Amino acid sequence: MAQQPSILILNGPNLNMLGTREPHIYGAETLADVEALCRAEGARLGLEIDFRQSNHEGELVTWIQQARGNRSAILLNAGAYTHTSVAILDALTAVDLPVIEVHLSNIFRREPFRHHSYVSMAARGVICGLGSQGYVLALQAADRLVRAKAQS
Ligand code: CA2
Repeated sequence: MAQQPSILILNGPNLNMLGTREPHIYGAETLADVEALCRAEGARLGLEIDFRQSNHEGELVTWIQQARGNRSAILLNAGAYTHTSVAILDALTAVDLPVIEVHLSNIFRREPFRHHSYVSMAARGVICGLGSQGYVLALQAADRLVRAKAQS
């Protein structure tokens, strides 16, 4: 059987704190709960899941670089780096993989500084405001993109 498509799911700074504070914004689930949801959906779709979190911009950049040739797509919740990081944008642009941007909260209902995303310039699609379900929807979108590319 052909190898399963492999999806890199990256989570940026402070997302390791999920479930401990601000449940009205980010929900009550922990990052481990989100990972379990992604693994269940990945198993259903036949996708390998590599789920990671880092508080360090450079580590996220390195992981994005390493995905080139090794992963089929990237799901990225870059946390606050979404709104600041040209380095992450450059890495995403260079990696030449489909990128789907995810946010738990609806960044457009929040402070103006969250309305701009550098990540969006490299993303095939953006899902925000749907909590952890956004990760599941993003995996479904990645699955379609990856399988469509495999057939072309
Ligand atoms: O809505 C999202 O997913 C965000 O990417 C989350 C980031 C925020 O800076 C973005 O604007 C939108 C922040 C993640 C911090 O998460 C925490 C959760 C609980 C307690 C503390 C932080």
